[in-house]
Amino acid sequence: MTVETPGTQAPVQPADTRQVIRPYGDTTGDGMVQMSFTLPIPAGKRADAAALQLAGKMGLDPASVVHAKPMGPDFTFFIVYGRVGHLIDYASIPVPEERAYPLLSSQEVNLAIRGALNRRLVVVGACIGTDAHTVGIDAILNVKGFAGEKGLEYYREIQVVNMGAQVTVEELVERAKAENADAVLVSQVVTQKNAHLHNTKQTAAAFHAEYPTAVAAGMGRPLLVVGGPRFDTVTEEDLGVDRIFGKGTTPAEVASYLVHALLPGEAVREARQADDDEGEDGR
Ligand code: B12
Repeated sequence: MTVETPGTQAPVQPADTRQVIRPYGDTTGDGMVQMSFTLPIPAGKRADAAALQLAGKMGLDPASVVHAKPMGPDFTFFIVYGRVGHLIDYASIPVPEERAYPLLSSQEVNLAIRGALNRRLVVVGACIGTDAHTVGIDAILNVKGFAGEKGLEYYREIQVVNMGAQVTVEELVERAKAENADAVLVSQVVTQKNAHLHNTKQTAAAFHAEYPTAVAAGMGRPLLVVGGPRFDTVTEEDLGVDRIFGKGTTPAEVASYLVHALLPGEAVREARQADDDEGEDGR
């Protein structure tokens, strides 16, 4: 039996606000993960043992090689399945910032541009350096678009110049000047030897040098936008650009950003109001 002294209370424990999670394979919380890697050794039992040792050093216990495939005579690709004991407190993971601008329909984008510029907004895009991965930039620019959305070419008030792949920084600067570009869109997919970071910084430096008296994007120089799947570790400041877009970006996000960054807020508000009133078709 617990005897309580009148007037005394057990100390109040702070509420546990943690949200502890762990990976899941077969049953919730079993800690199972799958990972893939390539080792520079010929396939075989010895290679499997090396893969298991690596998995063990990475904290997988137990681990098993579920797939091993030769990649030519001297390399082997592995998929390893195993348990990790690590926990994550999901509550401690900061919620990413919301998009700082509204996602607009193509009609709203067109109305905003027409209202504020009274001409088409010019966008010059390219995949620079030796990079030939054009699928990403085409997803944003081509009419065909991406994820069910039409690309920027579909927008009546946006003029798109798509320079394609393996464009040099010099060619890009020259074309942007010749077209009086409002925005320059650069794509970088290959990250070997950090080529994507190097090329982007070089591009930014070239544009800043070409427009030395520019006050800001849209005020003496084009807006500099870069995109690709592996820019997670860097910021706009690191690269000297105005905006980075990552994997899964859709054309509407880019179009909305362009008007947000280049046009007065009033033009966007008026376009949204007019669109609500008119309810016209998409273009
Ligand atoms: C298709 C493909 C190719 C095609 C490209 C065809 C083409 N015309 O684009 C071909 C076969 C030519 C190719 C060649 C090579 N490839 Co390749 N390729 C791929 C693959 C399978 C898919 C890429 C893709 O199209 N993704 C779909 C698009 C829609 O996604 P995305 O590019 O991320 O774009 C989105 C966003 O990132 C963003 N975005 C992208 N750019 C921009 C720009 C702006 C302005 C904005 C706003 C947004 C934005 O929006 C897009 C839509 O959401 C990837 C592997 C993979 N699964 O990702 C390898 C991959 C990219 N390739 C790779 C390699 C190594 C090569 C080669 C070097 C292989 C070789 N040894 O020859 C060559 C390089 C050629 C060259 N000079 O660049 C590696 C890169 C590794 C690394 N660390 O850099 C990958 C990751 C494969 C791998 N795992 O090894 N490849």
